[in-house]
Amino acid sequence: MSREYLQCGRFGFDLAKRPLVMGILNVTPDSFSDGGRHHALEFAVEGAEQMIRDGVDIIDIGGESTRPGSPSVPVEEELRRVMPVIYALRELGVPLSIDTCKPEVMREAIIAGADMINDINGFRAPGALEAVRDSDCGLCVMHMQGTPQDMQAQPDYADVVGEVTAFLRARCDALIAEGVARERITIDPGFGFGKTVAHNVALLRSISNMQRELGLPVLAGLSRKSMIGAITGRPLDERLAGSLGGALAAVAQGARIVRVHDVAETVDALKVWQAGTKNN
Ligand code: 7PJ
Repeated sequence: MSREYLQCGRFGFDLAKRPLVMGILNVTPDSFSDGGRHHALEFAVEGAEQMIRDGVDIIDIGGESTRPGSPSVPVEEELRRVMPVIYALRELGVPLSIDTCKPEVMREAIIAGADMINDINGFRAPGALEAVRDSDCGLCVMHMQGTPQDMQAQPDYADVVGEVTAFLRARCDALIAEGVARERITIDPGFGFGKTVAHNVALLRSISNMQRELGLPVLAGLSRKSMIGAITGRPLDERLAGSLGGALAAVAQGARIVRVHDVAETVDALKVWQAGTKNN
């Protein structure tokens, strides 16, 4: 099997070996059991340590809720949420990804030791390209139509796969024009970000083509999303099995990284999937 390298800050991955699991660590106040900041750091560290025991490859730290309709968070507040978590987790031996659209947060996170920047906005904010250019952190370039506030109002495409592919190509070209090495970049069609269920299904089926056309690894985030709910008829807290099915569908299409809430279960599912498909 050929080597397919992803540079991820202090870490490097051979993506040809097996699909990677990115675990979601939300550090928004609504994700703490006491609804506030008091135990935030403790929860984050416990959550991260559990993910590591469960076999996570990358931890994705998010301080801005991007669920449809969520308000945007001021930069100072996002920094207050995310920075202590980076400092607390950076010596655990696992790459830290920061889920942010804000160039100020990207810069501070990289200085503090973040290994990857995951931008649902595809590095479109003024200053975002410059914020990540001169580092060796991994990058996830995601497609979104609209903003988290309005994206699910009326998703509209003439050709969803063509448009998402063209967008991702343009954003990757912009990064590469700034001097960013290709081996730092992953692409993500952005399931649920300004898409109907039909759009999401079309994109899921196109992962393999998209990856081949752009020559860059795909990261797929389907975990617990409304698409899983629509297909299974299940509420948010009953979407584990559907999400595992989504992760397997994505890797069967060639996705190199899956972004998930349920790390232990996904790692197990992928181990078995891998045992049954590996041809080396
Ligand atoms: C995604 C994300 C995704 C990437 C969120 C949720 C909403 N980043 N951040 N891809 N989704 N790269 O987890 O339901 O699909 S937040």
